[in-house]
Amino acid sequence: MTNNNLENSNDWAKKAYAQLKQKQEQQKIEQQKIEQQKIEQQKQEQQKIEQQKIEQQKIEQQKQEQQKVERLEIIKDQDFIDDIKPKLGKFDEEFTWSAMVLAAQGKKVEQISLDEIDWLSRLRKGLEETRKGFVTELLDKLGDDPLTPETLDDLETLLLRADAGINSTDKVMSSLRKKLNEEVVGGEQGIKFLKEELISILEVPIKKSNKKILVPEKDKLNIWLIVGVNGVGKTTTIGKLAHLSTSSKYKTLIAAADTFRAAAVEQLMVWGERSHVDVISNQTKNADPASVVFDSINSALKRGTELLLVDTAGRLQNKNNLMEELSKIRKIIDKKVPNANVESLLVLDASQGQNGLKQAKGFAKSANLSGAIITKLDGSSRGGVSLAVSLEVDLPIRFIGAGEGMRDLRPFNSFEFIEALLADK
Ligand SMILES: Nc1nc2c(ncn2[C@@H]2O[C@H](COP(=O)(O)OP(=O)(O)O)[C@@H](O)[C@H]2O)c(=O)[nH]1
Ligand SMILES: [Mg+2]
Repeated sequence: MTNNNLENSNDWAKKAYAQLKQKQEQQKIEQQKIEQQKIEQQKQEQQKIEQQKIEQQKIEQQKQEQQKVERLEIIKDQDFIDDIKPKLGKFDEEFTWSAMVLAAQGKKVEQISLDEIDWLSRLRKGLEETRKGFVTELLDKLGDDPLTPETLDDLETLLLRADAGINSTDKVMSSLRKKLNEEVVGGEQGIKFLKEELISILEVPIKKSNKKILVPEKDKLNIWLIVGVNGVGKTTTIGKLAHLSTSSKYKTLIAAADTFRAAAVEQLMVWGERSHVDVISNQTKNADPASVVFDSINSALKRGTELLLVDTAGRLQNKNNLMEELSKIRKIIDKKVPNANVESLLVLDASQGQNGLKQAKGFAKSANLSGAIITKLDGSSRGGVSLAVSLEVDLPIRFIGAGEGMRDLRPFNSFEFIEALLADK
């Protein structure tokens, strides 16, 4: 980036910061007003209520809180009250970087939200591990000098190490080599070209699907089956999706169709409670997952649900059973609500690297997949698997998760993703 551009971006970022700060101050004053009103109301109400009633309520409350605490213990290390509202950090590198990425996407100061800045900062932090092992070395090697065949070999190793996969790496490398044969490519220009190549790999399946981002269709039943092996983050992702969905005003329902793991339903209930979404389940041991889906569709139809999120098992007695169960679920959906919009989304744990690619190939055969969700991009040094999945399994990446909190999931944006992966500061 030239100096001039950098200064403009910094100016822009400062302006954005000042506006956000002002917004925040106004919100604070309003919040205080509301709180004063609340205190007044509470006083009046308290006077009205008889002593006996107060005591009864207390006992009820204690009971409920006890239950809540018990449930919350299932999901560890989470301060979800803290998690609900984004906070504005200092005017630091993270902030400047996030503002610059948004500006580069053509967003104006008044169009950005605190939430966007906050998410980009967290995504950048999340991908720090991948970046450390990849970009820092890459930048050292490229420097300001023109690219040489030797630096390209190093780049190849780095891409493979970030789990971009052989095919994606080959594709990018042959474009770069071709370019290098035609002209002298400077370091900065090389990075720009590399970013464009990587983005184009991620964009191929997205363009093919004709849906830039995956959103439920309003006033219609949308069913999203969430599949994947054990522990990749299916249940957590459903919790986050439920939050995203209700915040976007979709009528949402969750089906607890992982009946194989006893704790799975309980874990979903906690997430349901957090996002105020009902969970349809069958608590009897070894209940039939397909019948839970059947019941959930009935409820969804009765309630006018717009998005039904279906949690599924990651492991049954064996792999064949798992695939059979998934196709049974799919058949029930297709038979019962043939007009519903059905998505079958594979959850992959970024930290599992190339193993994720194997899983994707395995599920693609029998689970009729329409997209992928990459989780655990925080703390993983292998974010590159997204490229391999896009190129080799032809699956559009739909969401990415970078953390265990409710807000740590976002619709996938290839530009943001590659910028975060290759951020150079
Ligand atoms: N750090 C991190 N942990 C995650 C993320 N998503 C899920 N997890 C954790 O991964 C573990 C398994 O998640 P779970 O949703 O139960 O996986 P499932 O078996 O596929 O349903 C839990 O401890 C989650 O908190 C993520 O994006 N980042
Ligand atoms: Mg689960």
